[in-house]
Amino acid sequence: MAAIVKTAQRDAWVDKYDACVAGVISNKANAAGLEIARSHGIATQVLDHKTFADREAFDAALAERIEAMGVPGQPLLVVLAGFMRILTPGFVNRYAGRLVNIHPSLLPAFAGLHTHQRAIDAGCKVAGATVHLVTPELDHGPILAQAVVPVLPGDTADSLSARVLTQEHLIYPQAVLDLMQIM
Ligand code: NHR
Repeated sequence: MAAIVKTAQRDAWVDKYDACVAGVISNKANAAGLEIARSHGIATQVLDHKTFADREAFDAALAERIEAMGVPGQPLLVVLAGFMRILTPGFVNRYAGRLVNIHPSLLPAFAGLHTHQRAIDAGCKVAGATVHLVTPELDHGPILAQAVVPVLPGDTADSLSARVLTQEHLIYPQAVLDLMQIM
């Protein structure tokens, strides 16, 4: 999230593309990203999933907040960045083609959790990250961008994760920009 906010500012997305990060929403009041967004003058909201009866109710409220933050009449992209609640098919379908996520593996390999350890355990020589459109099925959906890094001798999940993360910070802002420009 910080990489997208910083790239948008550094590359003057407002001036060049009439695009901006309209808002940041977290389900956790103490999420570090909220303070980073605020420090860049971006509107933030907290929506605690624990105060809703079920996932459908949370997702409906989430969509309401998202719409309120968007610019009326302007295309809206929903970008998951460290968002850890699985979204219902109703929500996903509402934002079909405009809802993106980044996953720390070279999908379709290693969907799910503990991707770096699993890549090391499998003896992979390369690993990476994937930006994809979100579909109701977790970590599936059309691939928009990927980056590859080497798995080096002696790598741990932490050292590999750090190498992948530097690439995530490059490809996610670029993929968001690319998608905006075809909307
Ligand atoms: N929703 C759908 N429908 N499809 C995807 O591909 C999604 C998604 C929501 C989030 C991000 C993904 C990640 O960045 C993401 C992809 C959370 C879980 C999860 O199991 C899985 C994948 C992702 C995020 N969440 C638990 C849940 O019950 C809660 C875990 C927690 O609160 O820590 O929602 O990794």
